Amino acid sequence: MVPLLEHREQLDKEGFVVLPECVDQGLIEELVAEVERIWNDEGESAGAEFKQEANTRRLANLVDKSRVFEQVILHRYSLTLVGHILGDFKLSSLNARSANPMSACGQPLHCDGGCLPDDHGPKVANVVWCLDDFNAKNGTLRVVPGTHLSGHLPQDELVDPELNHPDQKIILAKAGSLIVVNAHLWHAGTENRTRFPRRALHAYYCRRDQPQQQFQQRLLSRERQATANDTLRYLLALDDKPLKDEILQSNSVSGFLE
Ligand SMILES: O=C(O)CCC(=O)C(=O)O
Repeated sequence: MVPLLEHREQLDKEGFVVLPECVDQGLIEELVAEVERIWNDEGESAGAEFKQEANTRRLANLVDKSRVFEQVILHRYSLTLVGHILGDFKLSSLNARSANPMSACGQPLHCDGGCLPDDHGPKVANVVWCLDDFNAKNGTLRVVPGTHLSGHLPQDELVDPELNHPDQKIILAKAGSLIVVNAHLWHAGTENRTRFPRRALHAYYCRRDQPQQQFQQRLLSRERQATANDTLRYLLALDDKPLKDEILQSNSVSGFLE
């Protein structure tokens, strides 16, 4: 599948593109039911395989937890756009984040993984699945278009990355939309000032020569690995020689969470 020219151009120039309401409502309902079930099952430990974050609920290692998430990480058109950003790539992690109602869950501007592109280009891309509407009041994303090309991290350039940036754009998207992001773009979740949670999945991909944030060969159960077909095995890098940082788990880093 070839990405539309307008999407390629927006990704190259601005560093993100919104695909409005492109996911079936039925699948969104299934995903919401599944993340709520897992939050309920995991309680206090939810998200602990990666990072927990104040004023949010998070989940990590989702490919291991339900087969419904295969439809997320394998979504064809988003993979085409991720391929446009990264070239050859693999899944880095699949996490969920819910911005708690009426809470100070706003984030500092950050680049995912806290890293910059190298001589081979971008290392990371994120596809944010909107499980709820993203609006100006409920904790949507803010992005600073073009900053994926700046060669700088926001924490090194800004007096306070928590503050609004003069060039930032607030993303508005309905539930069922996907936000494809070159993850070197300066971006952040904003405060939720409504009475409802704002839930999302983060399908995070890395260039194939980069370490996964969550090393799938170790995190996926033996049964789960045994049932994965060839396409899934390739995306999860289940048959690749592990990279040193994957063995050492030294790439379990966020752009801003300790
Ligand atoms: O609001 C979101 O779900 C995205 C937040 C984000 O950028 C992150 O957690 O790294």
